[in-house]
Amino acid sequence: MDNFFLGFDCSTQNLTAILVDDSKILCRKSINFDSELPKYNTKNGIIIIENEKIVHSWPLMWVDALDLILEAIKKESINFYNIKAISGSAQQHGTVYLNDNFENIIQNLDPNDAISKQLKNCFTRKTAPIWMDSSTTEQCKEINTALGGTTETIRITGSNTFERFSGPQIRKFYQEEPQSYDSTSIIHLISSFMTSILIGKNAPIDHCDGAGMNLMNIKTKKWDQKALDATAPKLISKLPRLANPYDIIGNISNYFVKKYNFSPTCQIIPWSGDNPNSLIGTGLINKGKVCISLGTSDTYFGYMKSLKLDYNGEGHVFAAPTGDYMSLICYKNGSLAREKIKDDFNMNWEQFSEVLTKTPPGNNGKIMLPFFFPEIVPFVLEPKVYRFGFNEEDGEDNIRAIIEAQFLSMKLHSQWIKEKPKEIYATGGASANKEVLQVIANIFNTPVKQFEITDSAALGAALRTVKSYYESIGIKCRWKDIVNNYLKLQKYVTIEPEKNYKKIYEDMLKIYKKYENYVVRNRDNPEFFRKKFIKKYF
Ligand code: XUL
Repeated sequence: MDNFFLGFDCSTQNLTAILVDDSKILCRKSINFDSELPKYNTKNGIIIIENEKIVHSWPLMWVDALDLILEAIKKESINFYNIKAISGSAQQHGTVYLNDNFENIIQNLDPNDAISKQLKNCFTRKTAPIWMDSSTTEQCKEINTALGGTTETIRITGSNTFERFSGPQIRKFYQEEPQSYDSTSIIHLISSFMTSILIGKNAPIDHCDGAGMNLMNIKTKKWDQKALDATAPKLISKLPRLANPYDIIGNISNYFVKKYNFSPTCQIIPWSGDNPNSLIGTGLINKGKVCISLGTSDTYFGYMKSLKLDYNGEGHVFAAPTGDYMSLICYKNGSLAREKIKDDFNMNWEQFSEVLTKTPPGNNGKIMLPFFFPEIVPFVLEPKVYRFGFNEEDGEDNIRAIIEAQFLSMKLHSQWIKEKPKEIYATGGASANKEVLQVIANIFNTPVKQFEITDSAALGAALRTVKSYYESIGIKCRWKDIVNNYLKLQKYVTIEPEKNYKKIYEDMLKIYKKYENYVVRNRDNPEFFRKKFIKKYF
C-alpha cells in the first residue's frame, strides 16, 4: 500500500496543501480566502479594524478553507486512507481565543455539518489578531520592563517584545476586555488551533511557533513563569502545553475519518509556524545557506546549530523543527507593498519585471523608504513612503526603488546573523519573479536559487511528517536524507550575481543606512552623500 503524507500551510492569504508519497509531490491545492470565501469579506486575507495598526482575521474562515481544500483533494481521486500522517504550517504569532465549549465540540464534530457552523459559539473573541497587527506598543513596553529590560527579554524569550508577538497581544486583550479574557479557557496560536481541529482535542503549541510569543524560554523551551506573570493573570491555565515539533500527538478525529475516509490511525504532528516549516521545505538543515521568503511578509532566515541571540533586538531566534535553532528577520512591507506599486502604475508582473531589466542598478541614486504599512525592521509605527531624488509619478523609478529598498534593508538588518551565506534559497509567491531575484543576487553578491515549487512551508510540513511517521515505526531517517530525497527532484535555476554591480551596491547600502537613520532616528540629512554617489556612478 502507498504511504502518503499531507502538509498544509494556512498563510495570510491562502490555505495550501501539498500531498507527497515516499519520494515525490503528488498533488497541490490552494484556497484563496478573498475569492473562495467571499462571505468573510477579507482583502488579502485580513480585516483592518479602525486603522492599519489593528489587523485581524477570521478563525472560522481558516476552518471553512480546511473543508474546502479537502473536498478539492478528494476530487483528484486521492485515497485519503493512504495518508499516514498530517502536519501543517500557519502564519506565526496570531492568537485564537476560545471558551470551554471548544474541546467538547471538536471531539464530537458531526460529519454531516460544516465545522465552522458547529464552532460558532466557541469564541470569546470572534476575530484573531495576526502578525500584521502593530497595536500593542504599550503592552510591549510593559512586558519588557517587567522582564528587566531589552537584554533580559531577549535572553529569556529569544526576541525583544514585538507588537505582533502573542504575549503583548494577549496582554492587550486582557486589559481591554477583562471579562472576555476571564471567560477564555484556552488561547491557541493559529498553528495549534488548526491542529486541534484535526485531532479533535486541544493540541499543544510546538517549540518553533511557541518561540514567537515572548512567553517561552528559548533555552529550556518551557513556558517562562516570569514572562507569563508579565503578560496576564492565570495565563498558564489558558495556554496549551508545549511540544516538540516532531512529536506524534495522536490520530485524526472521527469527523475526518467519517467525512473523507481517512484512516483512524492517521497520525497528527503539531502544526508549526510558516518560517520554521520553510526551513525544512527549502532544505536548510545546516549552516552556510539562508532563505529569503517573499510572501505577504518578506523574511530572511537561516539554520542555527546553537543559540546566538541578537541583543540589538531587531532579529528573532526561534526553535527549528530539527530541534536546533533558526534566526529570522521579518518585514511587513513585502508582497503587499510591491503589489501596491504595481497596481498604482496599472501594470502586470511581466511589465513590472521588464522595468527591472531596463533600469540601472543603483537607480541613478534614487532611494525609497517604503513604509506603506507599519514596519518591524526598522521599527516604524506610522506608515509613510519616503522618496529621495524622484516623485510618486514615475513608474520606473518607483519599481526599481522599492525592490532595491526592500533588499538593501534586508542586507543591512541581517548583519547580526554574522554568517555570510554562500547561497540564498528563494521561496514564496514572488520568488517566481527572476528579475526580483537578480536584484537580490546583486545586492547580496551571492547566488540565488529559484525553485519550481514556491510553497516551501506546506512542503516542509509534509516532510516533517515523513520523519515522524517512519521513526514511529522504527525506521531511522536523517533530515539530510529526507530533504535531499524530495528536493533533488525539484527543478531549480541559479541566478548568479553580476560582479560589476558589487561596488555600487556596497556604496548604496551605506547611503541607504544613512537615509534610514535620517528618517527613523532623526540624524543628519545625507543628501550630500547621495549626490556624491550619483556623481561617482551615473
Ligand atoms: C514571522 C512573521 C511572518 C508571519 C507571516 O515572524 O511574522 O513571517 O509568519 O506568515
